[in-house]
Amino acid sequence: MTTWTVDRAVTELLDRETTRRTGGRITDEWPELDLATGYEVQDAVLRRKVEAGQTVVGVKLGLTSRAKQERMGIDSPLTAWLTDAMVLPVGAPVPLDELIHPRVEPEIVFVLGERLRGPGVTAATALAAVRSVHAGLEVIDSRYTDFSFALPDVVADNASSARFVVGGKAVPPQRLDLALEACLLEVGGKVVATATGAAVQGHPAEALALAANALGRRGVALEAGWVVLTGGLTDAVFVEPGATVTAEFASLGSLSVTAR
Ligand code: 0L1
Ligand code: MG
Repeated sequence: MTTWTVDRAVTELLDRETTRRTGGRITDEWPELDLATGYEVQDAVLRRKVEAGQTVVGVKLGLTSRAKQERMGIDSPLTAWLTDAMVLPVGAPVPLDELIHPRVEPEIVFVLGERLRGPGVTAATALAAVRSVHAGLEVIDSRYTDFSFALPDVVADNASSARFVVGGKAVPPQRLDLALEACLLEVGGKVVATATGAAVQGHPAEALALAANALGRRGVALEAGWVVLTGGLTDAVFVEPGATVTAEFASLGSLSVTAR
């Protein structure tokens, strides 16, 4: 059997993504894939995408809410990259023919007005760097069968990233109490889950600080203009062809995607 290396994991994950197939957990065959190596794989996958012409537009956090952690059986948040190829414009359909088994989850999204570099970033300093807050929907799509993974696997797989939509309503952070910002997740007009912003690490700005500090330890800053997805507020829902998923926020507005 061929031994696993960072390079082999990168090639395998990219191949699963482009050929739209899933496979087993890499940690089952390569128990030495620890968290630090998972991030090495994640960064190397990003480098291949950038070499292929994609641009980094921000970062995402994953597994920041209890609902997501319980569903995935992992109690540790993680960070991953967002590129321009993942942007789904408002109103565009979820492209089912490009994805494997997508799910959709509601997110509170920040757009940064200033550079943020950890360590030492607090929720208050993080929020001070935010230009605007938006409703968001993330389309996740795991390269692991049945979304079954250990933490290093999902880190290597860029936190199941696929597509994301950012709502057009831009609200200055000072105008909101983000811990109390309520969200209804609806499928076909029926409410299937609810949460407030406090579901995300107690306050979404805590998630932003977490990302800035975690990336700072790896020598990376969050740049002005970057988009930050703070993590699914609720469990994600599968998207059947024709189904519309809506995130209805109290102050950030309403955002929908339909699968085609
Ligand atoms: O597949 C997953 O659920 C892992 C990524 C988590 C995304 C999120 O919590 O926002
Ligand atoms: Mg997410």
